Amino acid sequence: MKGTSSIDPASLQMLKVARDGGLETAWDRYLAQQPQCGFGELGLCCRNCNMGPCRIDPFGDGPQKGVCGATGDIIVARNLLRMIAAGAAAHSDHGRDIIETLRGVAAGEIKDYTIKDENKLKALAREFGISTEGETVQTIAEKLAEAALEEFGTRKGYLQAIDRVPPKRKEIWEKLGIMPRGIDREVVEAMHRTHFGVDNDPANLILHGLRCSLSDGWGGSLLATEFSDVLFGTPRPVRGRSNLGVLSKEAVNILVHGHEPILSEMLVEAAKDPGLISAARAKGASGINLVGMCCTGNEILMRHGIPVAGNFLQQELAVITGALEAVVVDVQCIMPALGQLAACYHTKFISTSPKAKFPGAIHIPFDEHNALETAREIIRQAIENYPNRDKNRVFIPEEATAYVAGFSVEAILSALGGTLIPLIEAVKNKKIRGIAALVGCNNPKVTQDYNHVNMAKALIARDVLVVETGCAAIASAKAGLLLPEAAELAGAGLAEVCRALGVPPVLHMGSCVDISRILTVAAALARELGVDIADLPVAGSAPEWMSEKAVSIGAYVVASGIFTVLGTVPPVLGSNVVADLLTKQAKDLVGGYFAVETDPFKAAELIIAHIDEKRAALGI
Ligand code: SF4
Ligand code: MSK
Repeated sequence: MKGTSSIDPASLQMLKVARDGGLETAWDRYLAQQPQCGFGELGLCCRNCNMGPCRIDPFGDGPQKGVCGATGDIIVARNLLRMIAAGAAAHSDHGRDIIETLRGVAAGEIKDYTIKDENKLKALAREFGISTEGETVQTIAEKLAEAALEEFGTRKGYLQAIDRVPPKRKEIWEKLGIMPRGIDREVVEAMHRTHFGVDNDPANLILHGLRCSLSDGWGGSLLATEFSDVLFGTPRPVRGRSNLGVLSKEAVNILVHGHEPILSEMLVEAAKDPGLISAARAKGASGINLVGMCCTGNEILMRHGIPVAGNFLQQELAVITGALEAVVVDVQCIMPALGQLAACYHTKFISTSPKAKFPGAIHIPFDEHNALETAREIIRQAIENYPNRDKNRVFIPEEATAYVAGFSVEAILSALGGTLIPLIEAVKNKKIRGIAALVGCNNPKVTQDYNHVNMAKALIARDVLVVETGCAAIASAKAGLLLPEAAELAGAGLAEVCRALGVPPVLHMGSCVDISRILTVAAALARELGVDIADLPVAGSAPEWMSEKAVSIGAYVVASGIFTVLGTVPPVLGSNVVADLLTKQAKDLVGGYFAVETDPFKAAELIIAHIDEKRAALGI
């Protein structure tokens, strides 16, 4: 959909406010960047050493090699591997922080968090070969945290969660030499290989990219999800509201944005403090209104039903409502533009992670050892700021669509009566045609939410059950697709299943790291059927992706055997060799492969054709 910024009415209203007020957003900066660098778009520029920067002429008239002799194929492959490594590092460092917190809780050094899901703790301990018999929860947690931290630099062969993978998949990875070893090791090796004068074979580079991404999907992300559930509770279906209309005209509004639930969980706790609520009232506010954004928003909406103010492209729009007393951030997907924008309002932009500082931000270091007090201090600062709100500049759109989220693997199993068999039966008897995972970001290259919402609608209408995470899931929340009533938009078979189970046709499974939940379900389905993941009628898509994390996600989903459609073009088209590897040869190598389709309706057709092909091969 060309020429329109967003399909979200709340975003469109806020963009008008921005324009009228002369305020700049990502959409304006995107336009100012036009035309974007053609070499960069194709992946054909390299600055991996100081003989460069070098760039390859895609039309064949100018240089075809860098100073060192690197061809376009080598440069594109190296750049892609570095993107995967950055994405895998981001997810995995998030996972490490959660595990470190669990270790601190178990050792009694961190007091403000408790272990909320002991059953999951014990199940994970058993998976790691740790005896739970007669042991205290603390001891189990300590041993489990130590074992999980080992996964980052493991020397024992390969990652523990690989045991969840069906045997046929493991054989493929063994044969190709891409069995993921330690998480840190794969990222470090990716950086080593792409250093000047090391790996210069495009296929070899891409294969390591797959291995590195697998250490994210079945390692760092998976640990982030599982250990978050242990510490903060495994999500169950919960109702809430979504979009900028969740901001309050009367209350102290605090937006938490970023990724790690360590911060957002404690803000949820602190926001309930009666003393702080009284302090807010003493300043003339009706109370404290904590809302989320992006994936940290997903974490707290999945576990507590905390309202989510929007997805990636709405972070600036939330500030422009003029109603935010504080934007509190930790890591990932936070625009550095927020500092300057917040300064146009009374809004305090508060950074909390030593890893992520921003111009114009107030830095309040968040220390897990003093978590609740730090969270209280952040909220106090927001309360103090309430009288500075200029009520004449406040504009809050009305949109606040209801959603049901919280579909962890455990919640799905419980809805199905404890086993995946009813789901398999529904697939076999064609009530459910297949399953599609829609994930990822917004990107101003795409009309906001247009691809997400239209793909989800097109798929459910054809009886494809849609599972979602990240900003894709927030797009569906805002469009009302996460409600059981949305079954009326589904095909007859899917609608019947949804009505029988009381679930929406689009299931919100969590944040970006929670794509590991989708992998876990896919692996369990394949094991139950005695087939490989690649044999299942399932597909993935990142319809509006922008981040390097999404590149790692796409790579591990494909390497796990799942066909994946990208809705924005990755910077690989400068190399026919790399593009061919990813979109064709990957099918023979790992079963999964990529397609690029920017039209959501055509992308849905590709997914349906793939699902039908897999059904036919299974004889169902
Ligand atoms: Fe140029 Fe080669 Fe150096 Fe890259 S590694 S900047 S292509 S000389
Ligand atoms: S927050 S990675 S914009 S999904 Fe996970 Fe959204 Fe993409 Fe960030």
